[in-house]
Amino acid sequence: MNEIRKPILDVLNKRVPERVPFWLMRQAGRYLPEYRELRNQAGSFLNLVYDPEKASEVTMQPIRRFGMDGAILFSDILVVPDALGQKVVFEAGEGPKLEALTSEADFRELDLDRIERHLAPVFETIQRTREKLRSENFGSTALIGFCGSPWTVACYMVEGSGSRDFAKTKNWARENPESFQKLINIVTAASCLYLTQQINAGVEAVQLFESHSGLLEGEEFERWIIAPTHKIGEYLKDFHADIPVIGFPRLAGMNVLDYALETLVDCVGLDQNADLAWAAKELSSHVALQGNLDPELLLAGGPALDAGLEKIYAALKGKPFILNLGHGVIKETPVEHVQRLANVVRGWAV
Ligand code: 1CP
Repeated sequence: MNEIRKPILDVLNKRVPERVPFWLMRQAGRYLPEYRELRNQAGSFLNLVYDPEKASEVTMQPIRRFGMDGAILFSDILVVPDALGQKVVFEAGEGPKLEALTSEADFRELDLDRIERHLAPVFETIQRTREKLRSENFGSTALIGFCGSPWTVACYMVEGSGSRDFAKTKNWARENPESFQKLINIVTAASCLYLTQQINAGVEAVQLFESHSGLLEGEEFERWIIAPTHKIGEYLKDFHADIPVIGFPRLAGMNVLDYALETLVDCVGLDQNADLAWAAKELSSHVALQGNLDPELLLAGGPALDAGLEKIYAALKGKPFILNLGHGVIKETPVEHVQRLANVVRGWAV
């Protein structure tokens, strides 16, 4: 019997897929009533993440409705600081809160030896999800693991929460780059360990979320974004050469080119501001592309959604690409709009 091909893995391995694959960032989340129900049952967000049965259900929920070609592991980028020993809580209706790091002395609390044990439930979620994908006949859906990239994770570790400008982090990196480098090194090492265990448990590709790459330029972009990402890429290529890596340097503008050329990623995720004609010309001979529908168009639906999808298809048709959003699904998005997106993309010829 022929093995079922997974279109996402075809694109990431530079083979021509049988259809244009798609998945959506934050596809498992609050726009889905069945997610909200499990989230309420679990009590806290981290309880949900660390419950392998519930977390694998959440991972499967959008696949059962829409049949995406990629299932993104249900977890969060902030489980890494949590596993390292930094206190992390998600308060209802608000973003995450961490006990902020204020100086190098605080790094003593961070312990790389805790990563594998603390995150064992996540690895079990991966095993269970692979099994559910198999037994429920989603043979063409690839399971995607992820972590935050070191700069983005460090931003939360230093600020203690989300922030508009991440000024404390930028100041620390500028005023004391030697000590900030130590933090980046710890997070980089933790990410390598974490992703390796995700791969051992069964993920078939990984995505590095660099949500805050728009904060840096020039040498700082090189040192805090490209260099650590390259280290992770090199580590993964050494030990798991068959696992493709997607990098998502959100809001990086023209810096995406250096990122694509210098980090060893196989695919670059583009945010909705990226110029697709430029990306098709400058990037697509080096890396596969993923993106970049504006989540607000998915929220709007109707002709605006159709036109947004058509524009992406016109620009990237024939190139190796995965349809996705430019950022996560907005929680007010009607599920019918996601169904419409799935129907349209399914109709695209490669
Ligand atoms: O109460 C809830 O249900 C919380 C909402 C939620 C969800 C569904 C959070 C809190 N995280 C997640 C899941 C999540 N986060 C996934 C899982 C799967 C999927 O995509 O379907 C992933 C990949 C993430 C990644 C993540 N977490 C990023 C990178 C992508 C991005 O959005 O830029 C970031 C920055 C986070 C931190 C985070 N977690 C949650 C929130 C509200 C935030 C953002 C905080 C801020 O405002 O900066």
